[in-house]
Amino acid sequence: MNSEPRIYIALGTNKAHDGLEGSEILRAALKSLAQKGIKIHAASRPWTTPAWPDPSDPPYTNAAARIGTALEPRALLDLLHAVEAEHGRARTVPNAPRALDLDLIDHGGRVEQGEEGLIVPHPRATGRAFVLLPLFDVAPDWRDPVSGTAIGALIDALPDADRRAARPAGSVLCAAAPGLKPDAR
Ligand code: PH2
Ligand code: MG
Ligand code: MG
Repeated sequence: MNSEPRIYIALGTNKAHDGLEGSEILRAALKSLAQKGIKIHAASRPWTTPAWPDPSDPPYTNAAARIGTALEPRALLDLLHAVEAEHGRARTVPNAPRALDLDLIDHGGRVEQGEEGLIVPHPRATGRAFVLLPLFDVAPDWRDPVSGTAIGALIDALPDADRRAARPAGSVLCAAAPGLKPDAR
């Protein structure tokens, strides 16, 4: 029996830290998650995307991953925040450039508004090219748990300019990350 929920996270960085930048930081973050017992089932290509809402901020490298864990959403979010901190994330003003952002996008299709800012699915995922395009790499059959809308339709509904401005920037992070064992999907 396979009862493990399908859990998706989004990764982003637009600031160097500790001699690493871009996809190097995202790979290091996946490795840290794996070292903490999170299974990395699949990771997307890194994508270069203009910073939202202010495109004069440095561009982001974004990615998405399907992970496996028995942790509930709150405990998983705490772990994501710990890994952000490990990789130089300082919490300042909203949308400030950050060395690492790890967002919980979907936890097994659960729709919940929990304590202390925990909302699943991530409330701003469905309108953002920088979340949807990497997510499509790992979950082309994904549907928004709230509306049931397929990810392909969500991508089609994005402004053309957002879709065109996001570019794949390399090969999948997971295969390139030492110590990570992607399973067959
Ligand atoms: N994350 C933000 C704010 N703006 N822009 C892009 N392109 N990618 C992001 O991941 C991103 C952003 C807040 O977390
Ligand atoms: Mg974010
Ligand atoms: Mg975040």
